[in-house]
Amino acid sequence: MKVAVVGATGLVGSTMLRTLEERNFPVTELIPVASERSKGKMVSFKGKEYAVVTLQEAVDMRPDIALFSAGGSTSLEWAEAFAAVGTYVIDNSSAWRMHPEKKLVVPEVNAGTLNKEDKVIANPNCSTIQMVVVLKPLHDKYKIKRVVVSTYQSVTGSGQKGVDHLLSERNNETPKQFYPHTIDLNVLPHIDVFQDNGYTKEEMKMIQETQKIMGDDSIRVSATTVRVPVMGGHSESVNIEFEHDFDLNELRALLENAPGIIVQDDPKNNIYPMPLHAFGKDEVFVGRLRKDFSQDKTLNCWIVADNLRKGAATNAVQIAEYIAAQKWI
Ligand code: A2P
Ligand code: 11C
Repeated sequence: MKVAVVGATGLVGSTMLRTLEERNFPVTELIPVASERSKGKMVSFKGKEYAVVTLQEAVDMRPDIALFSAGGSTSLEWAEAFAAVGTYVIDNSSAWRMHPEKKLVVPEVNAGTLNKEDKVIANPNCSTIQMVVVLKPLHDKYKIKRVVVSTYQSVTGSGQKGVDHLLSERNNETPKQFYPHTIDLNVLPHIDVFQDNGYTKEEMKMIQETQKIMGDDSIRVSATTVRVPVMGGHSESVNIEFEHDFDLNELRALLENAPGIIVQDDPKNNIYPMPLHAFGKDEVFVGRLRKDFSQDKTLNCWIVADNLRKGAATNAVQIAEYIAAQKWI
């Protein structure tokens, strides 16, 4: 398959290249794409070097699949141009996520809603993806009423600029300021821009995207999203209230058998998910499973995933794998 990666020089784009390699996606021709200033720059894929091309050059090459991670405005401007030449666009930006005619897909949850005509498919926000992978099997069995989530998000979620800010401070260099405050040895309760309702855009994404992916607007979600000086992945403390009561051992077994999840829940032996261990992995890790004894039918848990992997590149490649398996190309 002819595969374009738009944003191939960026953090998510380069992780997409590594994920395509590792998962052995059947790429017959790779088309790395970035901004005009990167034209001709070389990127490596499966031991070969490929020159970066421009968006228009990539459209003219009519790829079968284009994985986009070059910001929302690039997606808004170019996704339909690729779709018009028959390309399946899997877009990691927020540009198309809440569009009523575009599907927002996490394969473990709702790949079945896709059909051959869906040429522009949205990849959700990283913090939403890892949460819904865990919510889905629980909702099917116990029906979720309400979710309260607080996040601890890696600087890699901000792209290279976030990583550079943290490392410049840690290495005692002149800070490459990206966040509004010091990030090293600090915690910022602020991801993306504040809205008129007092929530940030990241928090509103977690609320709206969760309802859309789960296909259930009755699930109430409240979120506080926080940036921490961490590199390996996003962590989330999640409180889930169900319609039906649950047995904790049965619930744990349900998660152990659910797709894409690894349960790490042995607190006596200090075993629980951590971003340092999730780094570079495709799965979502869940632990600290316990009944909330302040309220009936309610679970507390801790969810961790590599935001560049399952939160972005892996999810996009899994959508591509689904399309390939349907033989739509
Ligand atoms: P470039 O390296 O040429 O700027 P990150 O999320 O790590 O900051 O990466 C952003 C990615 O999006 C990079 O690959 C960047 O390419 C790409 N990009 C940014 N703006 C554009 C644009 N207008 N057209 C195409 N690619 C873009
Ligand atoms: C962060 N979740 O950690 C963001 C990054 O809508 O895809 C991804 C933003 C998005 O800052």
